Amino acid sequence: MDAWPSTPVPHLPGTGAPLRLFDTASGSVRETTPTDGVARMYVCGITPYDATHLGHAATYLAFDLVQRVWRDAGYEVRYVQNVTDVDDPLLERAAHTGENWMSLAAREIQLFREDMTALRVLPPDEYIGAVEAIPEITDAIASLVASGAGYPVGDDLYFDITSSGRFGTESGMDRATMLDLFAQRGGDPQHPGKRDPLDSMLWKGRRLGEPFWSTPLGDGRPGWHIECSVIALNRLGMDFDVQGGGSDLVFPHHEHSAAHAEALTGTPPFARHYVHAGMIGLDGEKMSKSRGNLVLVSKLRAAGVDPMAIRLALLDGHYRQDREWTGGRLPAAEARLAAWRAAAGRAAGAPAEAVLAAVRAALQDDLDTVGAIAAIDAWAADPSTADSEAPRLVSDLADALLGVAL
Ligand code: 5CA
Ligand code: ZN
Repeated sequence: MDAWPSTPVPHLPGTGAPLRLFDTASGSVRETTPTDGVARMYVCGITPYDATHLGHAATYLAFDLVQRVWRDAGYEVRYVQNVTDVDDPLLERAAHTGENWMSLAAREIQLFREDMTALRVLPPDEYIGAVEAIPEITDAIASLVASGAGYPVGDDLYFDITSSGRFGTESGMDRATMLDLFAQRGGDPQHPGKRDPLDSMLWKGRRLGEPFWSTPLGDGRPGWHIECSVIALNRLGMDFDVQGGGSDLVFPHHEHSAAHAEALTGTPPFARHYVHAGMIGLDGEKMSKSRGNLVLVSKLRAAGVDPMAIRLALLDGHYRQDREWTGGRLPAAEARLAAWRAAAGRAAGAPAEAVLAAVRAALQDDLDTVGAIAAIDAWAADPSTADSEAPRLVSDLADALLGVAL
């Protein structure tokens, strides 16, 4: 399906340093090492049953910065994102409101595109719905069954977690934690007939009243983890640079996606880095569609809030930190944006080469946006008018590296 329009990225003098990112699997900050000048990234997309909230926005902004820092370091970026456009929560919402599930998904996907465009998030090169990928997903499930990694339980097919030999390496969690999270996040540990309670559903046989596809596997629809696994694998290959999403996807989603691909190909790893953004909370709870405690990007936009202020407010905190959205964040970001715009609008400012170096150094160090913002704050507060080129350079670097248009 179509993604959303791109915004031009200004070219900056010199070249940025290699990007270092925290990798969940190794538990350490490691340099990303794209091969042959191309950095490859897959970021899990939305389940389109409600509008984009600030938690989603924060996560997509973190990976937008990954793309920007790679580009600044001279890499071409190949970025794939999915849309989970058929899944239980979407079908449940549609059934609840009496809306057709496809029109609900189409409307929310369109709103997400508009939010991403307004926030100046660079689009993926390929934006792939699960529905449009069903043939390739069913082929992969058939291979897993043929090799013994997939097996039937009634009309459904399950993945045997022992088949990749590497299950657990992505999250590094102990079994008790896995069992707990599996039950909380859409898994079915108690389902009778499975070889292991942590085995996940690859294929859900046709259920009364639910959409289904007639395939060589029978009538039904794919499980969630195999969708991302196959959409990524078929476009990026194995051993791609970054698999990304929010920290609620560490287990079971990214563990199973990696294990499926590793069982399919026998050539681990699925990704070199597994990168996870922290959760944005409201009133002490994770902001989530199912809880309904949402601050929506589209509502803020409709109220006349400058999307660049939303962007700055979300970047003023480290992407890996769980953080609260509080009432003061937006006014603070609006004030900062106004100060930056005033400084960038002057005929001259303090020399800015050191600002560029500081912003690059901060961002290449596991996306230290707080440090990057502090460097621009200091420049904007400096009354010096020694350099007539500086305001242009600061505008360009805020745009290219932080995505903030001044
Ligand atoms: N469609 C699946 C991924 S394949 C999914 O998780 N969709 S989602 O709509 O629930 O979430 C989209 C992205 O936003 C995911 O990366 C998720 O981890 C992230 N996310 C969801 N809630 C929050 C939150 N409160 N704070 C930060 N990120 C969040
Ligand atoms: Zn996913």
